[in-house]
Amino acid sequence: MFRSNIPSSEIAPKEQYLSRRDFIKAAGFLGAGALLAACAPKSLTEAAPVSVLADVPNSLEDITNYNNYYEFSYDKAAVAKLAKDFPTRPWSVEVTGMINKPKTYDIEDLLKQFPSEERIYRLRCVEAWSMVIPWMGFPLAQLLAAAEPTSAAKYVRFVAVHDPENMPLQSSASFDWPYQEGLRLDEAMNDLTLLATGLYGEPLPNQSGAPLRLVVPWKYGFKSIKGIVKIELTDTKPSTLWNTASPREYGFYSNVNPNVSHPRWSQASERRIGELARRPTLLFNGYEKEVAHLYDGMDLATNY
Ligand SMILES: Nc1nc2c(c(=O)[nH]1)N[C@H]1C(S)=C(S)[C@@H](COP(=O)(O)O)O[C@H]1N2
Ligand SMILES: [Mo]
Repeated sequence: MFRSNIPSSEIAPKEQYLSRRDFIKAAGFLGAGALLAACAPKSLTEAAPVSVLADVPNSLEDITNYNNYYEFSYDKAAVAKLAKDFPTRPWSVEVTGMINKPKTYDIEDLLKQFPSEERIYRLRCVEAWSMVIPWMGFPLAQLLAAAEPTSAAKYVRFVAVHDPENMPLQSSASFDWPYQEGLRLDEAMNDLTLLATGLYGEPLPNQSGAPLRLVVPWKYGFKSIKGIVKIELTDTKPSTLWNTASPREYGFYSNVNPNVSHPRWSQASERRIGELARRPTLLFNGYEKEVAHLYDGMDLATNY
């Protein structure tokens, strides 16, 4: 079931799926701008709701063959093949730290206890490309509620799997493995924040972070940690792989923000995979209504 505070524009029932190529063909256009409702002819806007015009899900092919998963490869097109035989069973997820109910879940029990629903989200990578992905998953808030955070808990720390035998690049010293991420507790409790278990109605492919990954759609993609084995409630800000690697480039918050450039490139626009023209990047990746209040009174240029 969808939560009521998800705007209807973020939701499209399965019947509305249309491959991007079919859609462009049907629309008789080639440019990305043509997909915006404002530019479409009247008959087209009547035929399809604005959400479909503005945010057509990327194809399964694109979503599963253009991946960032540095444990396997730095080459986005190579991840799928290298991750193909990565063992994701048995798998357990430890929920620990400042909570009343610590628990180590077997992944099958976790999937049963927290049924997945579909959420179609934009994913904006810090490298200035984006996709639209129909995830399956459940709000992280459900798992945290079951864990009962104590009043001292302020942050959530996520740790990914460490398996150098099966993850070729974890043997290299380039990064401080395992991959780690963190959220403030209120960010983690926001209804948009998802623990993803699948996409396009099927279990997560390995390259997408099987069996469990985070999805935080208003933040740059690297916050959405794959291959989660541990979730820990803390009272101190967790250190993260990217912040440790390059603190000036990757802050703790990493909210999508067209007004704050990465030190080496602009974040003002992005390339939606499958489109020719660039799109303007939206503050909080377009989820401003849902999450801007989390940052009231904060300077987003210093808290990048
Ligand atoms: N464990 C782990 N999680 C990760 C990454 C990674 O290298 N390792 N890359 C991140 C980055 S930079 C992005 S953009 C997204 C990409 O997710 P996708 O390949 O499913 O689109 O995953 C994020 N999660
Ligand atoms: Mo990314």
